[in-house]
Amino acid sequence: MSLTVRRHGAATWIALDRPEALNALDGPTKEALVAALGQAAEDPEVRAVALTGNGRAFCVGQDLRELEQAYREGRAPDLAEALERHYAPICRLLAEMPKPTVAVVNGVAAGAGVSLALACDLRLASSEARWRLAFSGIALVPDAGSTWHLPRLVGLSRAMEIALLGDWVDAGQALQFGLVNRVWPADELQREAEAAVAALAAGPTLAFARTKALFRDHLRVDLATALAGEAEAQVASGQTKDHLEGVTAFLEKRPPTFQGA
Ligand code: T3D
Repeated sequence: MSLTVRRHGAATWIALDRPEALNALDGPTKEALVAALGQAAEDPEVRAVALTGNGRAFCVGQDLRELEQAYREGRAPDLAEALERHYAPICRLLAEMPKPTVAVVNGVAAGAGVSLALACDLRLASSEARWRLAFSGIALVPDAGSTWHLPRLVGLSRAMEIALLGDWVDAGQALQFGLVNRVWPADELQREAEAAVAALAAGPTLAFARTKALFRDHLRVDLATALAGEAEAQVASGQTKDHLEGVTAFLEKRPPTFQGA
């Protein structure tokens, strides 16, 4: 199995597990990732999802060795098939599933590995992690959602710099650019990330789901449409058990216990 899936309370942790290939994404890994993310998205007991890598890498993108024979024979591989069958569903599941998704970036991220991290709602990273979009190194365009996510996260100018100049981005730059949310020393990352993911999994899941959808949908609409969308989502949120619990807990001066309902 090229990835491991474990439950940690109400959170699912998915770890890419090909450390010898720096967690490069071969066919079976992408297939397993689509399945694991789909299950986590559908399971009402799962209220947050973390994606990480085993070993010294987070993920170095497409497994280029898998395509070696085609390249050696001078044939162009069918990139459309891989994008439609694997990368697009993985990107959409991470970005759009109705619960928080977190990339726990333990080490090097390159190519589509960067794209996966960008598709998550949050990026928590090791101070040892370094990032490179890498697509230009093999004369491809950034894919797996990175042309959509990267400029929105870091702005057009930085996105151009990261994609065209292609330098490595270290942890300090990643923080400064807004590429990552938080950075910890490598030996603290797992503990801190588990605490953060557990807090998300104990949060108001339905409100989180609506927040994700609103932020993404409202990137493309005018203010009047955004205000209408907020009102509709707020009416629905106001009818949840978690809203009642949140207000009750406030009035009783205690922390809320959300059920994700
Ligand atoms: O299908 C499509 O749609 C195409 C889509 C492409 C999307 C993409 O993701 S394009 C970008 C692909 N990724 C890269 O270009 C990164 C390639 N890797 C590297 O440049 C280097 O490995 C790193 C700079 C990331 C790390 O360097 P270093 O020196 O720390 O490690 P290393 O020795 O290069 O790699 C360790 C092993 O991982 C090595 O295996 P070996 O020789 O010991 O058996 C290496 O071949 C393997 N590895 C690293 N990257 C990949 C890989 N194997 C397959 N595919 C890789 N992408």
